[in-house]
Amino acid sequence: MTTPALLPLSGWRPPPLNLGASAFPHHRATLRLSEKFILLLILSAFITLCFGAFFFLPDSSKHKRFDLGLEDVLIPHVDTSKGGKNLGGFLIHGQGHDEHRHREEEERLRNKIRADHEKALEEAKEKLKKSRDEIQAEIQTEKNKVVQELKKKDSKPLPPVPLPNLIGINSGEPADPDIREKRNKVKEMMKHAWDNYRQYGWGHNELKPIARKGHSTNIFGNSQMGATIVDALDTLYIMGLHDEFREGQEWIDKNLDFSVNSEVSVFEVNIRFIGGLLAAYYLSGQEVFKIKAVQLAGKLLPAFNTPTGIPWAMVNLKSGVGRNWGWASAGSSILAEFGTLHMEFVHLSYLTGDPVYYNKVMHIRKLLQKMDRPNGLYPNYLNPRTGRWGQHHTSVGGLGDSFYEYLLKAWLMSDKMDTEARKMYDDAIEAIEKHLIRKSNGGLTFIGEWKNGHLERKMGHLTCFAGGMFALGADGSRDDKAGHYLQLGAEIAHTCHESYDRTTLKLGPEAFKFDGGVEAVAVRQNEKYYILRPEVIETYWYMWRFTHDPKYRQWGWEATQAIDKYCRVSGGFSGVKDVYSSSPTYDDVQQSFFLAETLKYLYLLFSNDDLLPLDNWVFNTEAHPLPVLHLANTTLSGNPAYR
Ligand code: DMJ
Repeated sequence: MTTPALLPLSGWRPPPLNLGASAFPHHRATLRLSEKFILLLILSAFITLCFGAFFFLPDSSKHKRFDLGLEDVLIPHVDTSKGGKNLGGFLIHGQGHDEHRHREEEERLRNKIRADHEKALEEAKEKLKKSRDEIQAEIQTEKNKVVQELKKKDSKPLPPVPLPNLIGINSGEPADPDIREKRNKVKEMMKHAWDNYRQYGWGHNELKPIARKGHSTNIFGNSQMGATIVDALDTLYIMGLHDEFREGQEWIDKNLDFSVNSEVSVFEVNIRFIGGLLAAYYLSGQEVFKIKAVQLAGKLLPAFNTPTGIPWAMVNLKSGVGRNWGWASAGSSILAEFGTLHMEFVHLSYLTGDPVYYNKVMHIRKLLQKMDRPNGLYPNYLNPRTGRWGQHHTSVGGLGDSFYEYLLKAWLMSDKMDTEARKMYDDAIEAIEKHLIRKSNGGLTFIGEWKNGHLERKMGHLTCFAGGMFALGADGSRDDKAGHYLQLGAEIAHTCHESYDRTTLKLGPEAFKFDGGVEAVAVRQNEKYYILRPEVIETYWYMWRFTHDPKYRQWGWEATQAIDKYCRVSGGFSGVKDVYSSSPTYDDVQQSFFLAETLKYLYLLFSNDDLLPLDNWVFNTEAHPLPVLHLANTTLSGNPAYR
């Protein structure tokens, strides 16, 4: 057994008494007085033992102890050339003289040890006097210092790149007073949503407008990442809400920190945070947004460390450990998640001159191109370990939707140079039209879901975005079928409008059927909710831009009024649980996409087309506008830093 007396004395200190949060499990962190007393008693007994052992040991063993690496302390600068002899660490010159020096040294050391012990004891007593809060505050201060240091390291300036032509970022004022009034109403709704979030949920991911406090879900992990702030920035900007924009920018600058032990959804963080930050950067030119986007993207990269390079659905921002959703078929990644990274990642490579992001998404594309597709359809599930499809389920709504959208938008974003993406889009849409799109008995065109060789005649609210996508992809379509796709977009817009119009609240349900006598109506209770989603309004806006048919503004206005009437509460906006009930209950969540998408698309619907023109801007799936990059091809040669 090692006794304290055998320890090297010069370096020895009583063990540090760490009474901070990390020293004890949480429930024991608050020491009661009696526990403190016992601890002090043990400490004093231990110190007394050290002294006792030291003083009662024979001189020779004390010398041995000094041999344990104390030469320098005793006679620091030995000079053996002067005839001395080094005996186990001591220099023996004249015996009597040396003995005297040894005694003096020992005395000096003893005093030093005594002083050290007393100091340690004092420190321990001081620690015990502090409250848990004080100790935690000390720990927090230390942590903050580390974060600040890290920030300094991370904030290296990025290489300058030519900014794409930024056209139409603050115009769009309609001449028609009626339309202007509608646009102002939408702006007022944005202000109501933002102000309440500002007051009750600031820094949290989302707002609970009835409980008037912060809200979050597992897609954002367990940290307060201010999702609503990041998601709302560009909407604030285009609406001219510049004070609010600046408040958001300041919060992001000071508080948005990605070095947190938090497991987030790669897809959601990409579309809302990276997309939101990039759009805010392009609109405002403020470097902080670009820097934050790049920092965050770096944290997502470990998600791609799978045997196939198909990313995990979730990644821990600190450890980089990834995994998939427990509910996904056979440990699969989801098509709409790993297939909705392309736009943001191409921009990241463009802005940084680092091909790593571009290579990751191109690898996904190449892998998908090589795979067999049942009936030409992409299943929603792909196993990232084996590279095989999971369950054969195809959807243009949840789990599949934005994968198709990003194929088309990759082409548009590359100034129509990325023809590979366009081809993949055309092929996919042809298969979807053949196997998934049908007309109901009542003449409504709908997009069903393909499940193991069988068509489910059900359409989700999410699927309604496809009307806008078909219209957006009409120009440049194969065999010049532009008219056909514009018509298809119009039919989907009509069906989705019916799904709103056939409810009591004039708001659309989460999913609706086309079975038997039921058309565009939700059947199951758990499909009757409306959570402030944007997809139907998104389609109205695209259809408006391509046709200028006033019915789309009319439908958009109906939706605006319904949202204001049934979803508005004094603390913000809430989803409703049943759109067929005249006295609906609230879900008490103000989703971040309500500010990012729903209100933005409504505002654009009542603006002139010169606000964010579609020839210059491509909207990511969370409605964050990214400029078209005039690239010679998909190799990003537009960026000199990249060449
Ligand atoms: C948004 O976060 C995005 O539009 C995403 O692509 C799917 N749906 C939600 C809003 O409904």
